[in-house]
Amino acid sequence: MVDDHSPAVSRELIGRAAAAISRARHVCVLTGAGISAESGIPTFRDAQEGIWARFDPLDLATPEGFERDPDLVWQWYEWRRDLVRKAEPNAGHHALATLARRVPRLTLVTQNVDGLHQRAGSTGVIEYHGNILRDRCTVEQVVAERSRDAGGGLPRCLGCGGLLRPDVVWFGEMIPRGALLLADAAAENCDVFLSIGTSSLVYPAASLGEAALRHGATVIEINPDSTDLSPRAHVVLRGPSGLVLPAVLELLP
Ligand code: BV8
Repeated sequence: MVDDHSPAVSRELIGRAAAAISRARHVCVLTGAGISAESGIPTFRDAQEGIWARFDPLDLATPEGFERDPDLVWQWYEWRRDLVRKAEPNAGHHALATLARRVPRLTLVTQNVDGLHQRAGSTGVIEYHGNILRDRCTVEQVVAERSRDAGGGLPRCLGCGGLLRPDVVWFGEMIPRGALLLADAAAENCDVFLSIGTSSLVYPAASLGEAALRHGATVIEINPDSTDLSPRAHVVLRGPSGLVLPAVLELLP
């Protein structure tokens, strides 16, 4: 339970969020790196640890970065894949999987590429930026199996031998059309929009909260820090999602 004395996450605010959610016909949730922070996966704005402290994700997570040095980019992704494989979903991920069974309709859009929502039991997850654990063939532009005989070199497609890349959306790349359309429709149709663990800085994902506001949804933000969305949110729960989300569920009728 949330400590009633914590100034930023009062029981009254948790109650207001729970009341709005309990009245909702359709809840749209957008999650960012913050919901996986309590699973030990560094957020994009955390200083990258160790070797990666001197590289900028905005440089590595781009087609130009991959073109320039595919080996370095693959090292970075293999390091992150290892983190993701060792991580477990936390109470925030599990709370969202439970929430989907407590409301008439829930659409979960994630900017995260770690697959932790699915491992917590969420279904129909819209992976707005792809999934780090899948490989994509740069020639056929499809998710592909990895050839076993690439030796120590760069991973190659089992089907055509083409260079593989992680199946994620890099900066400067389009969001997959299906994800874009489904997320836009949910943001425009929902009664409650839950923005969880995102700095609301990366577009077009950050435009979903704006669309929800324009269409009259109640916007609730869960984040220990303030973001660009905070001033326009109807309810701001200033705390970690692993603590706040279970507290909101506890107060649902
Ligand atoms: C595109 C996959 C069209 C790769 C990622 C306006 C319109 C359109 C585009 C742009 C625009 N302005 C700028 C752009 C370009 C760009 C962009 O947004 N740049 C930013 C830096 C300004 N956008 C794009 O390029 C997108 N494509 O628009 O296509 C196009 C095409 C060509 C030319 C122009 C336009 C593609 C963006 C996708 C990039 N790929 N990920 C990979 O992971 O390797 S983005 C990556 O960074 C993540 O997926 C995530 O989306 C983002 C990080 O954001 P957050 O998730 O919010 O994480 P962050 O660390 O920032 O914040 C964490 C938050 O959690 C913090 O607030 C913290 O306080 C909080 N927190 C911490 N602990 C907790 C917590 N919260 C709760 N509980 C806790 N315990």
